[in-house]
Amino acid sequence: MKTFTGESIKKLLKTEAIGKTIYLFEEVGSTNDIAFELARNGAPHGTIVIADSQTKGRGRLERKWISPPCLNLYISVILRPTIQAKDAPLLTLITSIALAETIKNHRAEASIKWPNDIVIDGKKAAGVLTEMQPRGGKVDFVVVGMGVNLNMTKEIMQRDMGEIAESATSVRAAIGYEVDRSKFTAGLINELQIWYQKFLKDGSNKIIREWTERWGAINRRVRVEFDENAVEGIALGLDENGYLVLKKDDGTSETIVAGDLILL
Ligand code: BT5
Repeated sequence: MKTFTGESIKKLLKTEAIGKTIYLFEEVGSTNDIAFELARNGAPHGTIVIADSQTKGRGRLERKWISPPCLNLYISVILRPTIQAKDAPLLTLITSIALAETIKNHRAEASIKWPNDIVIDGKKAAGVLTEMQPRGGKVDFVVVGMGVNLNMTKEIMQRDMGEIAESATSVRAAIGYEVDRSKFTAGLINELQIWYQKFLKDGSNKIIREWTERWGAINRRVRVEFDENAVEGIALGLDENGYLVLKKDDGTSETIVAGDLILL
């Protein structure tokens, strides 16, 4: 396993602010919690927290993110965009695009599963957890957390993940060889910078178009589960806020802010 240090990542960065400061820990509870605390105490835009392992890695709704040591990437980035708080979910979209592009650059076919999963061959390889601190109607800061399964083999997944192993994969499992974590991480940060700049320059419509091109469910029949409810229909796309628009069987459409999407 190659060394994984802030310096080994930094020397491959082409960014200005993002990744200028990298905190790399051996083990933390959750990188999002550390980054949130740093941001609250004034850490600048672009500050990054990475951990080799997490004991309390989180998904949405306090779900667990399985985070064993020495294998994967657990990273949180502090962003301070001058945007309305209602536009913060768009940062999940740009992060998903950056992840999909980085995985593709490693020769695996990645697609995006609304709202925050990256899948390879229909199995989850990465997830995004975006958490925001608002100030008035605007964003004070956003912490974008990414968990990416890089070097877990099928055997390790079966050993460490229980029944989740069936629906999970890793970049290594897809390409058949070990991924250099420093290179992957630097590539991801570089992509994040590109898509973040595009978002600030070109606005949400362009980002939603780009996201949709990488989406695995467009015009597919899906079920979306949220808050003990479920809706079925054809996935039409995203509205200008990044919310999912479904066409139901009765011909009406429904807009869903967040949930779990299942391809039927
Ligand atoms: C996510 O949540 O997919 C967002 C995961 C974000 C994790 C990163 S790691 C760095 C940063 N620090 C944190 O504490 N979190 C972020 P969600 O859509 O709610 O999916 C969670 C579900 O994914 C779980 O309930 C499991 O079913 C599944 N899962 C858990 N660990 C997994 C893994 N390593 N690979 C694939 N699937 C996993």
